Amino acid sequence: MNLPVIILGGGGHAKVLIEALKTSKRTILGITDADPAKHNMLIMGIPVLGDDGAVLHHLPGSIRLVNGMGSVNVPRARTALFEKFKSKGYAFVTVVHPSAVIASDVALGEGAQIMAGAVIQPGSTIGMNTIVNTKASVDHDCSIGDHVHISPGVTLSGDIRVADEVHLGTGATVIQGIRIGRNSLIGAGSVVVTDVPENTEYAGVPARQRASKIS
Ligand code: JB2
Repeated sequence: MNLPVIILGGGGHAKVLIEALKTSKRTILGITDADPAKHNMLIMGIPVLGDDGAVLHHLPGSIRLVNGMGSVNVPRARTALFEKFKSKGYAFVTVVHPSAVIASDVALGEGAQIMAGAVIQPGSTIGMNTIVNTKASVDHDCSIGDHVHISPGVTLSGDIRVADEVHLGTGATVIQGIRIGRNSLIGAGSVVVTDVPENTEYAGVPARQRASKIS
């Protein structure tokens, strides 16, 4: 059964999700947003219902949620929002734009979001609450963790491991077989040719360590 959805957050990422959900003919009940100035507004024709308390007017079994918060660098706030509502018993839908190309054996975790023009090749797995954003490509046998953001235009070659809460900036390229550790940040346009330890920031062509520990 396709339960109606509420989107958490009404910014730029939410617009991309609304488009994907409308194209998939999913019913959107409304949006919640922490900014009172947005309350009662319409965003692409969808009403902003109030803050996240508005979700609690609906039993967990009667709706599904969509995490509308994107992430520019470290995805902590997005992760926290997902975990807060999971702990209250709510479930998140996976959002897949109809133009995405996803191999038949690919496993998508709860709340994964695969945006327009993305390509995911055979043998790959995508974790919970992870975004594969516009025109990103994930080649064969990649393992992508939870709460990861693969930004628009990122290219991941085959057999790559990306741990939880990694942010790959727009247009980054990663060669085959690379491991990227938990909570690391890859700068936009980087070309990653060596493994990346956890909690570090890499950037450049070829990518080098730019900052040590990310808290
Ligand atoms: O706890 C919250 C909360 N905190 C901030 N709950 C809810 N329901 N909403 C929250 N917000 C709201 O999320 C803010 O008030 C704001 O309206 C929205 C975030 O919008 P923004 O456009 O600033 O960021 P975004 O996350 O939608 O988009 C970022 O990430 C995307 C992946 C941008 O950088 C985009 O360019 C990028 N494509």
